[in-house]
Amino acid sequence: MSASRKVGYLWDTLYGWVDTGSGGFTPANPEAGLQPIGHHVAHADTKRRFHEAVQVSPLRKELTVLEAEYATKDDILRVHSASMVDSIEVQSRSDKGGDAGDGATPFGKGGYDIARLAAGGVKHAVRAVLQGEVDTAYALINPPGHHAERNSGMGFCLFNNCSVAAAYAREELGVKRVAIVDWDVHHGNGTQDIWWDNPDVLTISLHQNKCYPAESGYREHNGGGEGVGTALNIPLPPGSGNTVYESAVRDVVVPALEKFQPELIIVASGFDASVMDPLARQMVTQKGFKAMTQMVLDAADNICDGNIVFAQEGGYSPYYLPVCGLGVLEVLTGVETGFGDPFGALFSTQGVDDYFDHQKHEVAEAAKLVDNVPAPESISVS
Ligand code: 3YP
Ligand code: ZN
Repeated sequence: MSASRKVGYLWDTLYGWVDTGSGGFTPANPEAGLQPIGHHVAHADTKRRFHEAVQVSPLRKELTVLEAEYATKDDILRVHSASMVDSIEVQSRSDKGGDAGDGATPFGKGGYDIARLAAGGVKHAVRAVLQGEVDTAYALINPPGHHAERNSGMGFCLFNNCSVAAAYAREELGVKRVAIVDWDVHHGNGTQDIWWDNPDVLTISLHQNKCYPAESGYREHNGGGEGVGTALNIPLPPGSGNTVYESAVRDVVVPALEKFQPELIIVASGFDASVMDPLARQMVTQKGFKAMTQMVLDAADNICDGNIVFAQEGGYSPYYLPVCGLGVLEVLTGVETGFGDPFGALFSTQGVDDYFDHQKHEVAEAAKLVDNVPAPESISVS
């Protein structure tokens, strides 16, 4: 077997050294009965296990290894305020690290540098794809980024990695129109915030309705100013599985991309919509992630010469995240690992492919938003 396209793959040992502390979620606190625990819910081991699964799979020799690189402070400042970046940089010098803004985004000493390494990983992946070094790429980065807004980190995210890479592509690589497709189960509020009124960056978020953050990701939130129609939210009911997600991609995401005609697509690839994830209540299995990957890959082939880059976001099942991740890489390379989905038989009888009327309704409502997405012509004529 040999890969049908040249797929870049990027991981760095330091991504596995992200220190989320010894609290389970917020810092341990005896007065509140919050016990310390070996694994914070966002412990880096979950993503390291994905990397190690890749290394023992036949994909190892099919992938083109890309080196992580540090995003510069100026790269970060394209999408974040100086006060926010400075706050993280200063706290990062402390032996005990700090928090990126909301009390639930802990980082250890040097966390600023690892966060720059994550953003720089996506930067490199984007450059490698746009310059033809590889056909497509998966940047298995950590910490994640999509909750980080212009002025604050939150929800385990320090810097908005996908946005740093999108801004880099726009300002240094001659690309104007970028689409960011976010299938992490939580709302990509930070990405939406950064590009809210920008008509040249389309942000699409599929997420569990009313999951996280609070009061965020409603369909009615559709972009502002010059960017009306370029923030697209697809909230899905709890309990949504493969068919719901596949339908949302087929009926909303792909038509929106076809209308917007981006030159580059970045996928914010979280695996926390999976049936085993502890931080959400969706039911996507490896099969659903593979189907979504095939659909956005085909869209990229049709729209922008296959210029699509995947960047890791959330995902908290150490058991199942590696399985979902391998599925995405199988589709990108066109090579099967031979591992299949070890949990597939168990979940296949639990309703993971159901598509109920209330779910169809939400997808149909979201599909109406495609009308608001600006086509290139409508932007150039003002
Ligand atoms: C951050 C705090 C509560 C929920 C959690 C979500 C992190 C995540 O995976 N975001 O995409
Ligand atoms: Zn998430």
